[in-house]
Amino acid sequence: MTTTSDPSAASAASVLTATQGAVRVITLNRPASLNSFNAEMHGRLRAALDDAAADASVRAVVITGAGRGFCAGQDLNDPDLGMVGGAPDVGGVVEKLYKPLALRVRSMPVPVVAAVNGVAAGAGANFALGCDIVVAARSSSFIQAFSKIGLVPDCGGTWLLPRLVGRARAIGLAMTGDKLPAEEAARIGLVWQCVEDSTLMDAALALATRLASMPTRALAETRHAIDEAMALDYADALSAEARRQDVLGRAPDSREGIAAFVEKRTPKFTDR
Ligand code: T3D
Repeated sequence: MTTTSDPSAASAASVLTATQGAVRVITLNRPASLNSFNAEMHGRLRAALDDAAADASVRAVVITGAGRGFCAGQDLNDPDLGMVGGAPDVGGVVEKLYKPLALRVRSMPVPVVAAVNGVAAGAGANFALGCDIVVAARSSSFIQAFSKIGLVPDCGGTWLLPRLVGRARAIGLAMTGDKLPAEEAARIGLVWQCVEDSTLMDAALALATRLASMPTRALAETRHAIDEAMALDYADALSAEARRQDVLGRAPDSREGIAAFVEKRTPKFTDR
């Protein structure tokens, strides 16, 4: 794997990047505080995602955490964050930092896999759940920690949770703030897969490598189509599908996929 963390910035270590083939691996790297978010890490992470989005050679992204945690949400020790003129401005922080982060992940032109290596709490949990596919190590867990500090789920939690696991479980998880072990998270459909700790990165990289060989543009459109359909009735969703197929059906990847099937060969997809 080629490590490409930004050498120009002395503080770049809070986010590490590496490349393996067509997969960009982004590692949150503040392990002493379980990779909790401060403003600096937000900036580095956004830059790493922007860079992966702009790099045509990147066809899938894996996001993971250094050390024993994935991400513990907001850095509650950061004296600067959330304070404006000496008063708390949590809404401002969410608007300025977490909303753009969540939207950035959702607008990536390539599939994004979260490899959850340890506890994912607060915005750290919802940041993971906002990725396209979540692979969780057996020892990891998900905690909607917000209720314990008098807040509501953010970083997309109120939208994601009921859609992933239904209202009853969404409210139960959000109100109690109880720790949900990875195995149970996979069982109830909160995440895609729970794997043994020792195989997490191999499993996430194998999945991302497989996705990277697929029709990238169609995969990103699949995400958009499913998200869009959440707000549509059946007939409108069918129409939206037709509109997307109209565009994708004329694109080179679809032609290549059909030609490869007919010619009984492996397709080579290039759209992004
Ligand atoms: O401005 C705004 O607030 C807006 C944004 C809000 C979004 C949010 O994410 S709000 C939710 C914030 N997160 C939390 O409330 C989670 C707080 N952390 C915990 O509840 C626990 O640490 C965990 C359940 C995640 C893990 O517990 P455990 O026992 O495995 O580890 P630990 O001993 O509590 O933590 C290890 C270290 O990480 C410890 O530092 P130390 O004592 O070794 O020096 C701990 O203080 C630090 N740490 C963990 N979480 C955070 C943190 N430091 C800063 N901020 C954290 N969120």
